Amino acid sequence: MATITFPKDFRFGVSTASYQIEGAYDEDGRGMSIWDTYSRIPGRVLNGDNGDTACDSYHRMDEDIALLKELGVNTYRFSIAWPRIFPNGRGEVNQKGLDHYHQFVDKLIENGIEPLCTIYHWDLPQSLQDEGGWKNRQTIEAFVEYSDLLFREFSGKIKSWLTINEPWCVSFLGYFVGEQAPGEKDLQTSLDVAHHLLLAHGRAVKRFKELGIPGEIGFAPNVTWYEPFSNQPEDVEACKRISAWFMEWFLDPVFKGSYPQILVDWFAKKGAKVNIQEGDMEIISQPIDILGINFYTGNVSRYKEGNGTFDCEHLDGLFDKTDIGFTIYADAFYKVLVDIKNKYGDVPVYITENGATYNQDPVDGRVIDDKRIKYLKQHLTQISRALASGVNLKGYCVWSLMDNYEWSYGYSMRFGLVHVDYHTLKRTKKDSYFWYKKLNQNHWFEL
Ligand code: JSK
Repeated sequence: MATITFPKDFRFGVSTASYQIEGAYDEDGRGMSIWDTYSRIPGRVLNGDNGDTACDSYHRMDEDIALLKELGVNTYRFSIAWPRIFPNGRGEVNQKGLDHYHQFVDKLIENGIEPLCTIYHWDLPQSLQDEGGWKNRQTIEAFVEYSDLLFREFSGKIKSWLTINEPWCVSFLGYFVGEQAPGEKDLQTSLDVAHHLLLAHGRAVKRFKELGIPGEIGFAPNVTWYEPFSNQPEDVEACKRISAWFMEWFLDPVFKGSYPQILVDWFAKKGAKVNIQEGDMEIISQPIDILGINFYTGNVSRYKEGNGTFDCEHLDGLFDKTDIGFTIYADAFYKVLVDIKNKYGDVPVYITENGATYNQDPVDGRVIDDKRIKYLKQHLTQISRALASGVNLKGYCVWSLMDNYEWSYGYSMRFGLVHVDYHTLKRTKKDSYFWYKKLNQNHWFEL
């Protein structure tokens, strides 16, 4: 039996996001977000589920903090709901929204848990969407106004910040694949949105530095590892394209100040291009202090003419899958982290999301989620390997503390260490919760 050990100062945490857990969608002056709107469009979300109540975490602060405290995590990654702070996206501030997060952050700190705050985790105020949302460059100004307020309000309390969660999902799932709010399907629009998100990120980082806020700031892209099935050039190229779509499209601009040429050329053949204005790339490539990485899956893929946008097919039958259908390829976690280090250097990395969907309900008050424990063990083993290879890893957060609203899958997909009964809102600690608690106590686990 092998023992996997982590450095004493390695941070362990769990992650959530506002719309996915809070509920209380019309309370204390909260404005509407694009997910309130999108989830009400028939056919967009499985079973017509929405986040009106979610896990009711807005009302269950003490209960949720007790779960974190017993779990023994020293880090909690959560997001602030923009429409609670600016119900109309900009302008008038909603003091009750600010008060809520002050109370929450104060309690985290009292309990010895460091807040790691995501500024934008997909709940754009609907009034900004009415003006074009992320298609409109003016939304960048609103995002800077919102970020600026948070920085000044929470200066000294929140020391770790992430500007934008998974810009790939926001731009490409939201505006090209059309599986996430606002559900449009246009390649050119998705490239415009991706560019505006990157600009919003860069502008917020710049403001953070100008204000001299103590702490660290970065963003949290989702990365997926695509490995060529053979070393034939067309397989290698197909994988380069699909990897560049998920990874380099966001990481190259931030770290190198340019978009990956292989995709710029590919998109040009499809009639789409990035609309870059003078000075944009300089803003986007502001130095960042931390990089958040969300990792779930990888694949072996090969060239297939006409398949999807990138002439690429995934041999996902080679892998086991979690209940959401993501392939399980733990070695890819190590590979992608080493790849990021080689391409972008030694920026401190937090794993801001990693976890597995297994949809089990309690039986006699217990959830025996061995498969989730196995997934976490496999992936944490790769984290330990990456640490040994010199990847500058600072911490790891499991997605998620508890089962929650999984976007277009509604409540059907359960990622939590804690089970939530959506009728009674009762929380039940799963076996994986107790396993992770032990890891937090020991900083090692037995494989
Ligand atoms: C989980 C990625 C943020 C947090 C969690 C979903 C995801 C995803 C979900 C890609 C994806 C779907 C599907 C279709 C078509 C490709 C959340 N992360 N989570 N992380 N990633 N088509 N190609 N041509 O809930 O809120 O793609 O992809």
